[in-house]
Amino acid sequence: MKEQANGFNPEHCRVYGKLFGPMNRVLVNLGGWRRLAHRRYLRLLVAVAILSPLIFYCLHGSSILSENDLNENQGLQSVDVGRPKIYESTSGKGNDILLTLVRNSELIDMIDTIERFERSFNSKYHYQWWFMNDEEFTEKFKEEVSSRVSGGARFIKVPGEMWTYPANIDKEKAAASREDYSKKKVMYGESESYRFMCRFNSGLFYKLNELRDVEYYWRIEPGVHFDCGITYDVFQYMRQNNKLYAFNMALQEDVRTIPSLWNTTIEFFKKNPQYLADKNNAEFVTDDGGSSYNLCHFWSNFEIANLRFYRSDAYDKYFQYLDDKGGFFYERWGDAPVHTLAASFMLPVDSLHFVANTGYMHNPNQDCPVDEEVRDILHCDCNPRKDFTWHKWSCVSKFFDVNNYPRPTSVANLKEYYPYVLENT
Ligand SMILES: Nc1nc2c(ncn2[C@@H]2O[C@H](COP(=O)(O)OP(=O)(O)O)[C@@H](O)[C@H]2O)c(=O)[nH]1
Ligand SMILES: *[C@@H]1O[C@H](CO)[C@@H](O)[C@H](O)[C@H]1NC(C)=O
Ligand SMILES: [Mg+2]
Repeated sequence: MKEQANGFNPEHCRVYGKLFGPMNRVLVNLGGWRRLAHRRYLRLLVAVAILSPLIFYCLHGSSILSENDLNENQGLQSVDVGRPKIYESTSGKGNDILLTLVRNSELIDMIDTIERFERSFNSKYHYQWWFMNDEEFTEKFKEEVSSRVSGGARFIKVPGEMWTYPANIDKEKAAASREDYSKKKVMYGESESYRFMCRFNSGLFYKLNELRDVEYYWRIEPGVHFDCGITYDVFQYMRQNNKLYAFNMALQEDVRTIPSLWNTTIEFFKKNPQYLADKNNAEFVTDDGGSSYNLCHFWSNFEIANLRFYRSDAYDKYFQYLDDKGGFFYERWGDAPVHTLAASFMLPVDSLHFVANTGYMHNPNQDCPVDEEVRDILHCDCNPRKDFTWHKWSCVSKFFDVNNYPRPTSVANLKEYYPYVLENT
């Protein structure tokens, strides 16, 4: 445990915030943490007397991001640390992009996705769309794509060092593991490139030089489509409401791909409890008070996030910790559970945003509003019997249940609780 030093440090604020915050919920019952908290409590009684003027400031300024994170964010105007709106950028939509990792061989799917997405969203807002590839894009790919993107396209070659093994990995052990996974018929179990991709999406893409001024990004994969009109500017909504992470579908991971991810994550937070958010989303990922992972994860093929989250000390240390354990290669850790566990533990739950009723489709799962009136208003072209979002195997209901949120499934609820969805219909 880090000793508490004199003077102000945002890190300490988080600890105070956790113990004194009226919203405090200790969601994950870990004996060690409890004892730690008790000892700290005694020390705090003394500290409070001395530091009481700071407590108010701390409670209002508590966040997972430190001043350093902000200063490192070149290109973005630095904002006043200590204000609740520290995530709000003054730089506007110029820092928000659509982002796709794609192979040249996926051009046909890519074109289909671009054409549909321009119809349902981007022809209204004209965000730039950037494409990343571990190989050089072909001229044909660049031409076909550029001519279809309304906000301008950019093509980025992922440097080799971001698409390979880190130094600590024993390649023979990794190869043996892939062999084993292949025999067990785990999806992508045999694939080396899939693991590079998962590691890249987990901890590297936001470090690309080209992305240094990007604030919000929306991940879109070739082949996906949105079968409803997206009627509000999701980036602007997130920006104005201090949302840091948005998802739509959520489901359970194949446990064979992540046998040790949960324990590794718990280990990390035991060593770094200062990175736990006060009112977090931990209940979404565990059904037994933290003993085990319920495997629920945001399906990260759709994802909108403020990259300041990934660039924060908290996330960066977490990724480094995971990378050192080698699970991206000795197991087959996906970026979806990694992002989900980080967002669920490190972010205040009210900075998460569920993007409802988009008709999102990524094989084999479809979102399709179950209410006919909702489908009509949003001009959906999908089959509600195929809806996975509210299916019993989906984890979305759990997110709404553990957080006591009203569901965005009827027009009445949309009007009352989520009026922005109907604003431009
Ligand atoms: N450039 C490149 N992109 C890849 C590679 N493997 C996967 N991707 C991209 O990474 C994303 C996830 O891969 P995908 O095959 O869709 O995995 P799934 O969604 O888990 O079935 C998609 O955007 C793919 O286009 C690769 O080897 N090279
Ligand atoms: C994870 O930790 C729990 C509790 O310490 C233990 O019972 C379990 O066997 C561990 N699982 C793995 C896969 O290491
Ligand atoms: Mg995919």
